[in-house]
Amino acid sequence: MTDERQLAELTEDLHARGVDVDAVERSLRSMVVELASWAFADSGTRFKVFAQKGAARTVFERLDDAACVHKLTGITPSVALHVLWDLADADIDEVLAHAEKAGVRIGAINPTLFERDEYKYGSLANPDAAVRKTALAHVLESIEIMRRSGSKHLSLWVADGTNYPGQDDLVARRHRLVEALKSIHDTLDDGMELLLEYKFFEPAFYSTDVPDWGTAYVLAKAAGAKAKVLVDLGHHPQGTNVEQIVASLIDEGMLGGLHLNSRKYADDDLTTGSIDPYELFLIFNELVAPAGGEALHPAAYMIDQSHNIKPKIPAMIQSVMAIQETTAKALCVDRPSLAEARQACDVIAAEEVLKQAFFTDVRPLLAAVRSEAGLPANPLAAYAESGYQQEIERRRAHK
Ligand code: LRH
Ligand code: MN
Repeated sequence: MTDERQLAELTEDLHARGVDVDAVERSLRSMVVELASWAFADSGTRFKVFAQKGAARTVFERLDDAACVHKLTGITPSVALHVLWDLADADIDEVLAHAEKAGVRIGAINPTLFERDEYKYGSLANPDAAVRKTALAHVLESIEIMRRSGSKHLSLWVADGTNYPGQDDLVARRHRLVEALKSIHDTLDDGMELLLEYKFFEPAFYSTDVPDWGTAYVLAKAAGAKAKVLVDLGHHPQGTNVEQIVASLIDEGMLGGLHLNSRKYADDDLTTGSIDPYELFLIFNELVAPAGGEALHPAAYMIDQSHNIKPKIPAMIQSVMAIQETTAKALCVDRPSLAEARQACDVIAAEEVLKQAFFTDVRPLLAAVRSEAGLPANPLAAYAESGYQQEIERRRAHK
């Protein structure tokens, strides 16, 4: 069946379901997803880092690869930086100039509060005031970088915690964090936002100072109005209803952003949509519901992954496409029928409405939206044909 035929059939079917296809297309055209610079670098586990031919070695090469993904997908115009990973041996002005030349801009700035030896017992929550001072200074430097890059989001993950019962006073650690977050918040300029990311464990294995959404919510509220919560999909205990957390944070006006990835067990940082596409769909269903199912809730959407064995750039393109497809499916939910079934407590009918959208093949619609924008209908196939992979393997051969 021709693409046109497929598209016509899909559009007809969606219209029959009362879905406003123009609104769906508008949302798909206007969505943006930020890329993590570190997802383009060689990464692995404590057991092995499998170096990849052509993998980006510098922040400049990571920006080039991100720009390649943006050229092919059209929806990834910005790149998040991790300060000590990206700016340790590069000046922000050089990085800004290179980003502009490559066709991307610098997005969220992530202070790196886990690489220094001093952070053995924590950074902002460390019992030692001198270490806390060092950590706070690094975060304030990160805000200075935001002023130079014009970034809106300070994306803060505090790896702090303890490894053994009794190691530290858990309430005292909390007070240190509240104090630090307050001064960080009060240093932000208008228009800037602090995104506080939580994670239930690792690298700490007994207590983590920002372990869950509730703690992040309370700490963000205590810090001030510019502070919101960031949900990383891989940072929850098994069995957590992540879509309910997302729905609650939106309802509270406290969802600042999401780190998108997949996981089977722990913080696996696998490609988005690879392990549980239905859970991802249910999360995006909650992200479009507040706008009557017609648009994604305004928040910072970022891909936070590490590609240990998959070729990094195709893995990133695959993730962007999975996010587009999942968003399109969520926008194709027959909202009136869902409301009706819920009102009637018709559990099966309500679930079937969601499943109908989840099992809808939205790819013809995405291909059409991309083509209309002058983008390749299938970015993954276009990357394979682009020769970029061979070019970087050749150019970056001299490791
Ligand atoms: C922590 C995390 C955080 C980043 C890091 C690279 O696991 O998700 O967002 O700082 O990964
Ligand atoms: Mn993350």
